[in-house]
Amino acid sequence: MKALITGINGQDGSYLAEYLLSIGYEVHGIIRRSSLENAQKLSNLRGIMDRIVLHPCNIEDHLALYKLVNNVKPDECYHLAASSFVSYSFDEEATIISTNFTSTHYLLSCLKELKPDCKFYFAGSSEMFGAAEEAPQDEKHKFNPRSVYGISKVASYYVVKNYRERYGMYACTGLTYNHESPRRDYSFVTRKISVGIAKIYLQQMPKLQLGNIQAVRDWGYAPEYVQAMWRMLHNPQGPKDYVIATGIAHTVQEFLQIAFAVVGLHYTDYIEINPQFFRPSEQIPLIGNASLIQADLEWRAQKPFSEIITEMVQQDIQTLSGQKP
Ligand code: G4F
Repeated sequence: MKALITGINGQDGSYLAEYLLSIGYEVHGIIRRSSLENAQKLSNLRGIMDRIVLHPCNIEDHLALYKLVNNVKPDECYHLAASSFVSYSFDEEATIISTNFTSTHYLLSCLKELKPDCKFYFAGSSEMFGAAEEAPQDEKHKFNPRSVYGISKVASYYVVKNYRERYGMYACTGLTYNHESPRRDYSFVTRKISVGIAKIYLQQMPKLQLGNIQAVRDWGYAPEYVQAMWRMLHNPQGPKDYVIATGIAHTVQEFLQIAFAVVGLHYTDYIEINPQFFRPSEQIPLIGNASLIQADLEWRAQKPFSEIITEMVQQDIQTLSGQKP
């Protein structure tokens, strides 16, 4: 089996590539040309570089994608690449909608022409529910995105749905809630905290500045979430969309308490609240109901919250103190 992954060097892409290799796949990845020349951007792939094929390509370039899909002819395509930071500023983030939406549409149109039996996974998000009406949210919950990112994901969701219904393609969307790991990008709060603690512990930084620590999230473990993606492309019922989540709510404050305890410190001594990092918080928290994927595909989140946090903090301390992780 041959898989094509967009965003292969990101957190999810790299775990997915490792998983697919472990079950015998030939793995191809699409990557920005600039990332190919930057060792830091390839760090998540360092254990598998000699076992995957990387293709430099701009996912907004239809002709380049067409040639690439024609060359690879994948059996499965996982579209994970996106501008993924959640911003509520519509002025600053004008290109996110076009990048995220265009790439999804172009990929599907190329696959339809060149490899219509290729199975297609699209990385949706809890941000599509945005200002939710109730918690937890399941697959039937109304979309009400509040961010440019969420809007781009909803628009892509409908393209995926239309390619499935109109052209009979095996195309589906995973509605993933937050999922973390030591490979999480530094811009997200969990990694910001784990790196911050490592720096504080190693006396490289005095304090950590954060926004709203009462914010609530449903945090799972990224290596488990990529297995849910694979299961969705091997669904005996055919292509279907699923919520991928733990169903458990935690605050940023709870994350902090556990994370600082890993190094025997108390978070209140090392945190500064900076309004610069505040975002409007949800009235109804984004918590996922993943009972459908559990019933249909026997997938459920397993790694406890405290173990995810401990792994992240310990790994960042190892990396920053110069030990090999
Ligand atoms: O870690 P975050 O930036 O993740 P967010 O916005 O929930 O988005 C992530 O998860 C979504 C769902 O899967 C994805 F769609 C998206 O692509 C991304 O992966 O923020 C989590 C919470 C927010 O409520 C934020 O307001 O943490 C709060 N927070 C508090 N202080 C902070 C900070 N977030 C960041 N990034 N930085 C802070 O200092």
